[in-house]
Amino acid sequence: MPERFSQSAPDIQVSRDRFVDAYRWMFLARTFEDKIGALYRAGKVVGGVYLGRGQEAFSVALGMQLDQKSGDVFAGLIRDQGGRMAFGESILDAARTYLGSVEGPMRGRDGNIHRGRPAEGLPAMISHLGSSVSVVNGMMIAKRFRGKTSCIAGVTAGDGCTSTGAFHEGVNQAAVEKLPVVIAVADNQFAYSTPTTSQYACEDLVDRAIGYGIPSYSIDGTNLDECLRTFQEAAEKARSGEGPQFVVGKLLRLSGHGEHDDAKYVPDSVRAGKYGKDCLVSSRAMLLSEGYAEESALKEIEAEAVENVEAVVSQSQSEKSPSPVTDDWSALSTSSLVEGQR
Ligand SMILES: Cc1ncc(C[n+]2csc(CCOP(=O)(O)OP(=O)(O)O)c2C)c(N)n1
Repeated sequence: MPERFSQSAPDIQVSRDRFVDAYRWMFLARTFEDKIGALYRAGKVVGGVYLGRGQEAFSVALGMQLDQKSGDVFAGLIRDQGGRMAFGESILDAARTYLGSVEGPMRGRDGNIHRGRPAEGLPAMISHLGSSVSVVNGMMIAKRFRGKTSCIAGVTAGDGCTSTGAFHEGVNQAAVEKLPVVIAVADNQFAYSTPTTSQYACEDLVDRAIGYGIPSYSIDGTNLDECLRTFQEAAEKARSGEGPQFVVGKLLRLSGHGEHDDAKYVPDSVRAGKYGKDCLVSSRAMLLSEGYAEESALKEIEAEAVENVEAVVSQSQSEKSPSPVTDDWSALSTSSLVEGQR
């Protein structure tokens, strides 16, 4: 097999600041999601809650390579709270959407994760099953038409998502058009309760990249160091015109599919396996053992995250829900979000 089709994490340097930043986003995402999960169980979230527990290193490492202010795009899915925030999404947007505040980007209509600000590089999620790839392709083709060729996009998928026609069509189009897209596949071993043995027959999902004709990486998605090195290189390649980059991260979702699901179908042997470890815990230990941060600095980051989460939740809870009588219930997808007016 030609080497360019399948690589492990590249041997490049990531600065110490990047590790600390990554941990900051990972911890903030975990703290926020733990809070939203608790609010869901208390009946305070009327929609669904789907968390990215265990996938933060992989998601954050991608979000951190993208520059929202310069026009990059991040199309995250239900496990990408960390990546969205690392990209630049406001945590208040997330809290307002879950808690039904009329001030949020979806004006209190979602109560779930389908939020976005397309004009700011955050397309709202349509479905978890592959439709965002072609949306992102369209966004990048539009940028190309306008001469904005330095922008890139990150788009995420789960292992189950890679089995859909929408995903295949989207990745194939990105490959043919040589679009500057980093496709991050979080192979978390289950698509809802379907194990990967019933999901794909190839040895590793990275093998699919051969068929698309695009370069790829297969990494340990629980290892922050591997994630940062890989996404840094993949993003640089996409930005320098080398076309789509396919990154598969092996990990385990450390929650149910959604908070309604107790994930009893995940065997203990899988939880105890190589990819069952909690990336937040192992990243913290790595930061300390490598001397990237002192215990006191990490405690400060953690205290700030808790304060931040409490503040946005209490603000969102104090705001009004949309009025069934006086609110404008027309579609949200058009002028106010796409054309950038709030
Ligand atoms: C057409 C369609 N079928 C089923 C679903 C329900 N559904 C949503 S996500 C999902 C599983 C996705 O698995 P995967 O892509 O591995 O992502 P993960 O949830 O593991 O992150 C299913 C079955 C759906 N949203 N749309």
